[in-house]
Amino acid sequence: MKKLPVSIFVLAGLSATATQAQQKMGDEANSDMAAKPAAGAQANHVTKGTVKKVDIKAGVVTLAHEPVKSLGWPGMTMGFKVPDKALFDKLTEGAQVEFEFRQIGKDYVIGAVKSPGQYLSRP
Ligand SMILES: [Cu+2]
Repeated sequence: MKKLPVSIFVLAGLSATATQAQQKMGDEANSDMAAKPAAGAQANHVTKGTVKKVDIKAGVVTLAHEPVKSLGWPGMTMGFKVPDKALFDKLTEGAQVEFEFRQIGKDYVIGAVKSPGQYLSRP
């Protein structure tokens, strides 16, 4: 009977490790920072916001975003890094977007953007 809880614990540990390994592999550009073992640092967060300012050269967008439950954040206006320049097609001033980001070191980095309006107008 004592073996059961132990094996469950081992399985949970293995799957967490596999998830972290996958996230690191998908993030090679930031691999040195992503290697930091800080808890929650590699989690993806999702929220909505309005684009206030865009600086494509610097790869930065300023968003007035809604609260982010997974970080305990209230709504606020702040800058996010955007390594993928193609995302600036959707990050235009005044656009209302839903986006996914993660914390990498001291930066908040946007990994994906979708326009909610895009989906609302579909039948
Ligand atoms: Cu914020």
